[in-house]
Amino acid sequence: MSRFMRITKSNSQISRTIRQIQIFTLLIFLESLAMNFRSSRRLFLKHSSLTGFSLLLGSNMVFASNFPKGMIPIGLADYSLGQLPGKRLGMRVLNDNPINAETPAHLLDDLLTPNDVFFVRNNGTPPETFDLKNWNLVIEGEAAQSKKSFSLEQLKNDFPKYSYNLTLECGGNGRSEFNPPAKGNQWSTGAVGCARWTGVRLRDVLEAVGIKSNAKYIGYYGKDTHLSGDPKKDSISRGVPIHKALEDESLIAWQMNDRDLPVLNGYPLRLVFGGWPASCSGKWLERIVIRDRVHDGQKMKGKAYRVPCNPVAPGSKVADEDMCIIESMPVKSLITFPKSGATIKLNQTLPIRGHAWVGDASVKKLDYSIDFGASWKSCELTTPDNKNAWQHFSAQVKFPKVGYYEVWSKATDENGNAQPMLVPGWNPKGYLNNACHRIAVKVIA
Ligand SMILES: Nc1nc2c(c(=O)[nH]1)N[C@H]1C(S)=C(S)[C@@H](COP(=O)(O)O)O[C@H]1N2
Ligand SMILES: [Mo]
Repeated sequence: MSRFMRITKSNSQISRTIRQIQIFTLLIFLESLAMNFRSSRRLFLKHSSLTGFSLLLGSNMVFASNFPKGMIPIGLADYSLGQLPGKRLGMRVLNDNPINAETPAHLLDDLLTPNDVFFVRNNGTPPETFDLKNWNLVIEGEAAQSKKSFSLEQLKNDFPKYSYNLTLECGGNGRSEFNPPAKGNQWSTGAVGCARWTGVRLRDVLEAVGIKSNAKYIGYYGKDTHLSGDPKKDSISRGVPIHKALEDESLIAWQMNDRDLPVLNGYPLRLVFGGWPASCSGKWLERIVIRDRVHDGQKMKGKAYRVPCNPVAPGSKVADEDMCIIESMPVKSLITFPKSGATIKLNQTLPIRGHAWVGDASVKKLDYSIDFGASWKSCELTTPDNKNAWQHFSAQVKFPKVGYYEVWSKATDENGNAQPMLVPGWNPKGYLNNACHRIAVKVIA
């Protein structure tokens, strides 16, 4: 090593050659690995840029200029085997094109969801380069009084900063249980998380631009691209009514749990609207439009993120005009400890815990059942840290005799709405399944 360093000092030309040889050897090795992966499994990133890789690897790629385009760094090798960049092994990858991954319930046990287990729901291809100096957020639209552009620095320096714990849940969480089945990512229970988001209030930024009195909605545009690669198409462009946009907790955020947003969760900038379908919370945020009508961007129309305005029989065909946009999410809960399948002894008490949440309201009580819903007992339940933050529950559970049990959790919100025990309201795209969460427990002698 020291010899190498001396060479580096005395003759940079030689050292460069040595490094190139070393890297070349490594590359042959990498290429053979990559070929193995390719034959067994499609690679997630086909044309990732070097900047992107550095971010994903969590540190600078020192010899980035030597690294061939199209190759996957070995630091990301597990990625092809089921681990996503910036995410922990154990995430359940549902799709690699676009990348979609959910969090098993037992990995959601923390009070706030760590960045490396926060679910990922992409509709298109995430951006590959991040030119932070030239990353601007443009605000415009029919109902904007002007058009303004803000650099990341301006957003960070010119507006007061706020942090809130906000729950994001994909509207399609729980889709896998609908019958007849709905097309799309087959989320079980893990397209949800609650993190501490830091940024500026969307309201403050919109007001700096000027909001006309006829403003009705905001819409977002992100830097990700449509899967087809067609630059004229957006992967998704949704939004919220102006009243939700102007709430204190509606953020333009650049931090998640006091760190930069993970690349897959919208680095460097995203919207966060807690308690509403997470599809409203635009990632890789570049542009916001203040609309004088309901935003009509990609995935605002037809069946996307909409449910029948009135309940329909399972399997029904529903006309687009009878579909309504999902807003505040229904009450729900998740048992995050123990992991489903736990075994305990009959004379032991089982501690259980988890989280409960609901859109624009708070959860009032949490009950659990060990007899498939025949009887219920209540859990301890915390109050939310702020609006749209999830709440935590816990209980000590005793079982009457040996055997197989399920522990079910049922949350009830302040308006008296409770989680159903069966999958609720069938709808064409399988949204809003807030059925009770269940874990298996075996009690032995
Ligand atoms: N630009 C952009 N924003 C987006 C999406 C996307 O594909 N592109 N997906 C939306 C959907 S459908 C969901 S559920 C959330 C998921 O956020 P997460 O990946 O950070 O968990 O992001 C939303 N924002
Ligand atoms: Mo979503």
